Parts: sequence; C-alpha cells; structure tokens
Amino acid sequence: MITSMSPSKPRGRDLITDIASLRGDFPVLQQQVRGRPLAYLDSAASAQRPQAVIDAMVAQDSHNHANVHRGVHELSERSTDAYEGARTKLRRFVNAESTDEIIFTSGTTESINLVAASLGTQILAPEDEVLVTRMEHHSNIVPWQLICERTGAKVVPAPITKEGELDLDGFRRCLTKRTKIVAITHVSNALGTINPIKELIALAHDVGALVLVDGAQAAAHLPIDVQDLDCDFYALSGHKMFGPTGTGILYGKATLLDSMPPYKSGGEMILTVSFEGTRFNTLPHKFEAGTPNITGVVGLGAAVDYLSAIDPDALADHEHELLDYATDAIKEIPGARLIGTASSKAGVVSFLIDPIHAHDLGTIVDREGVAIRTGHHCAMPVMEFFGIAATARASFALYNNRDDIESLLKGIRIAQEIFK
Ligand code: 7TS
Repeated sequence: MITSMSPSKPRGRDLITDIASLRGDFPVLQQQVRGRPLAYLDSAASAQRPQAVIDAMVAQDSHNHANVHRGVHELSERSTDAYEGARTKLRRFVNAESTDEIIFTSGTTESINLVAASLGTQILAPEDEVLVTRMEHHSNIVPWQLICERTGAKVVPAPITKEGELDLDGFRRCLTKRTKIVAITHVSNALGTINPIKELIALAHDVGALVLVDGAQAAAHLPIDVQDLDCDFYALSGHKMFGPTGTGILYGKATLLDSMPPYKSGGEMILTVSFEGTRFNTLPHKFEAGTPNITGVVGLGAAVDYLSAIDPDALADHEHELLDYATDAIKEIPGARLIGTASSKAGVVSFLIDPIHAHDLGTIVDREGVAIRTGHHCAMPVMEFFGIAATARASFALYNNRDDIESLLKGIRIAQEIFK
C-alpha cells in the first residue's frame, strides 16, 4: 500500500491525474536499447529527467549563468533569483516553515554527513547512542559510525522482520535515555518498505532524541510534510525525484540548524573574516560554503514544479498498480523469492530466481532492453539479514507502464531457459 496523502498538500482540480500521459515528457525513454524499447526499471538508483528539467538547466546555462549572492550585475541577479527561487519551491515541497530551513547539498549522502558531523560533534558523548535500523542504506549508517568512533558513542541497529518491516517492539526497546539521535529511512531502497515514520518520530521524541529522516526514496513517490511529521531533519536527493545529480537538500528545524556548528567552511558561509576571528553567516548560508551547484539547483527547482503539478493520489494509484502487477507476476515464477513483502510498500520489487545469480539475471534482461539493478543496493545489513549476497531489483516511477514489466518478465523467462 502506498500511504495516504498529507492534508496540507494543495489539491486543486487542475493537478495532472492522467499519469500515463507523462511518459512522453521523458526524452530518454523514447529510445531503443539493444534493439528493444527501453524498459527503465532502475529509478530507485536514479530517476530520469523530464524535458522541463532539461530545458530549465539549458536556459540557465544559455542565458543567465553567473555566480550567486555576490554580483551587482544583471546575470548575477538573475542567477541569484533562480537559485533562491528554487529554495522557495523546495520549502513548499516539504512544507517547511521557512527557507532558512532548506540547505542545498549535493544529495542525501551529503545531507546526512552534514548532520552527523555538525550535530554529532556537538551532542554525542561516550555511552550515547545513535539508533538506526537494519534496513538503512549505507549512507545512513557509515556517517554515524564515523562520528561515533570520534565521540565514543555507539550505533545501534533496530531489528527488522522477515517481511522486511521494521520490528516496532524491537524499535521501542532500542529507544532509551542514551538515544540521542534516531536516523531512519522513510522508504527502504532495497525492500521498498514504507516506514511509519510519523509514529517513529513521536516515539523517538518521547525519549528526547532528535530524528533525521532519510527521504531519498520517498520524494518521488510520497507527499512530504516536515511540519506534520515533526522530524528534526529530512534529507533528499534531486536525482531520485527527476532532478539532476549533485543536488539535494537538508531540511532542518531552524532552532537546531542555528545552534549547530558549520560543517564545511570557506566563502559564502561567513559574514566577516579576520585573523582575530570569523563570524559565520546566517541560515541557510552558514551551511553552504563555496560556489554552489547553481544550474543543478535550478534544475531541482524545475523538478519540484514538475512533481507538484501531479495529483498525488493518482500517482500513488499508478505506482501501486504497477507494484501489484509485478509482484503478482514474479511470485508465480518457479524458483522466485521476493525479498521485502511489507504491507506498506513503494514501487520496489527485490527478488531472486533460483538458481540464477542476480547479476546474471540483470545481464540477460539488459539484452531485452530492460534496466534493473542487481547487487546489495548499498544495504549490506539487509542482505546479511536475509542470508543472501544480492538481489535483482526492479523499481518504478511515474513513467513506467505494464509493457515495461512485461519486458522484464520476458527477460526472466529467457534467463530461465538459459539456466535450465
Ligand atoms: N538513502 C537511500 C534510502 C538511498 O536509496 C540512497 C541511494 C541514498 C540514501 C544515497 O543517495 P545519494 O543520492 O546521496 O547517492 N540509493 C541508491 C540505490 O538504491 N541504488 O543506487 C543508489
């Protein structure tokens, strides 16, 4: 099930409900790969970009490029307006209270590293704990391990069930007075599980912990409302929500970001510099040292415009239908094993077809023009839990259709013939 909509999202009559019509917006999908129509089923790794995002970036580079926040000239003003305009779009997209709470980063990985390095140094001490879950992407494990090594704190993994859901009782048991930070994924990239994060955030706050949500896999599929969730931090990546690579945001509550030390230092993040002492800039610039990815941020703003024009209920229905169709079909294949059968899932199907190695499967379906990801998906603790080395993963986005899934099923049948 794809979770219900947030009440604070705009729900106008003019939102796009015909999801199937959107496929034509993505030029990369209009090609043949290995002589077959491309079936791109790897959006969890990186989503494709609509023409509107490409156009916005080309326009920025063709007409407006200059550095931001520093020039008095026309192009610098235009670039600054476009860059700060994107911040306003992102604020609306996650429903933050203020643009001060939107920090542009290179993506989810950098957003989490920022919080781990800055907040972690500030609040973690020996005996303290950072609670993560066993379904986290490495990006939401390793930064915490590094900061724990430096501070003497400990990373604690909350358990998961054999369905690939978070074990809620286990999560509750892990929460203690020692828990200072809880870092949880909104949607698992390896399993597709949608976590009940609002409930988890409330439980974490009950013990006084701060909560970071890894939203990398949520942003293209679910409405995000950071005020409703009451999360302290929310991280996302532009390239997983139809924007460019090298972009993303960290949302943080202003009071927290204000009190945290800078993460990177240099130009832009200062007010005054002298050898007697340096005064840091105000939010959000305090956390944006150096010349940012201006064109990328403009593209990310265009991706937000694109997503915001789509009816979230229609999008959820479309992806849910594809998920059910693929899950039911793969379940019926002899030798199939589904990894991740949570009751609440986003458009991710992780599976194995005995006796075919996931990598062989990926290579064979690629010959049919089908792009899936195979491997541990940067979630080795998940693989360890299920006693496997890798899965084949098909992941869906708004531009996918049943033909894509049929191409995958055909590829699987060919692989089975080869390995018979
Ligand atoms: N968190 C989750 C849940 C992810 O799925 C990913 C990337 C990241 C963090 C890191 O995002 P980045 O944009 O900073 O790299 N996940 C995947 C994937 O599933 N296949 O390739 C990348």
